[in-house]
Amino acid sequence: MATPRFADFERILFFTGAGLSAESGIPTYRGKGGMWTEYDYEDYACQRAFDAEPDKVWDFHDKRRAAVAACAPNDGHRIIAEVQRERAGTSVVTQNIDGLHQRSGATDIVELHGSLWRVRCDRENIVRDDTSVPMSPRTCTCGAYWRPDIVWFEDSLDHRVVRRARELLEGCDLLVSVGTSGIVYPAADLPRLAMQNGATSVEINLEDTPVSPLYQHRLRGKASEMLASMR
Ligand code: BV8
Repeated sequence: MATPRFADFERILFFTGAGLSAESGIPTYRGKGGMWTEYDYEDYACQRAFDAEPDKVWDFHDKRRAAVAACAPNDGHRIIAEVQRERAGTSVVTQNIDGLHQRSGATDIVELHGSLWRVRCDRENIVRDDTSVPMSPRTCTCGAYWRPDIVWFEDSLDHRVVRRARELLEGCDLLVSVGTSGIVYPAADLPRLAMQNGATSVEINLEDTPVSPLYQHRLRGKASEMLASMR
């Protein structure tokens, strides 16, 4: 089947994962060089670790902040932002926390798993943007540690964010999944909503994933190149 073209659709939904940011030099989570192959998230990126050793968790996240701050959006991010400018009904639901969609000019991004660039005080129930590298000060005026506003494993996702994502997936006529392994839930379940509503579906990845059989089109190659082939 011919590769779908953005111009033939009215409500495009980009569902993105770490593979989109790989060409910017940000490590993915799984596979060769993946973050979870080098770090055990139980030690550095979960509520239990944060409660036990907040400074150790912040040291890890400061390293990630420095690494991501040194990277830039790539052509894949730029194409998505360009499509969003050209086709008003385009939206972005991302699992990424790196903020590269925002830095490429995309807007109204639904961040399913939070952001490396937001922190929250769970004692005072406040959330704020913070781009300091390293993140400082680590404690809120109330004395509690600021917590990265990231959805870690075993954290529940924000139900308002999930509701917004579901609406967008249910309403799109083209779903383009870009660079996700499709194994983390509940995010990995969301693309099915688009297919159930008759959207044309495209999976962009270097390789097959457990959810590949759901997609009508499977473009195998680098995210930026496969996205360019849909223009
Ligand atoms: C939840 C945070 C309810 C950010 C992440 C037991 C106990 C508790 C929960 C569970 C359990 N068993 C299962 C679960 C559910 C669990 C889960 O799904 N686990 C999986 C591993 C089985 N989910 C959760 O815990 C979620 N919460 O369920 O709450 C609950 C509560 C309590 C108890 C039970 C249930 C929370 C999930 C969010 C976790 N947060 N990270 C951070 O710290 O960095 S996970 C991490 O994986 C990222 O967030 C990311 O979003 C997510 C998915 O990763 P991908 O983006 O797909 O990246 P990945 O590296 O995997 O793949 C990259 C892909 O790109 C590859 O396919 C590769 O081929 C491709 N690629 C590479 N380069 C390119 C490319 N493609 C194109 N071009 C390239 N150049």
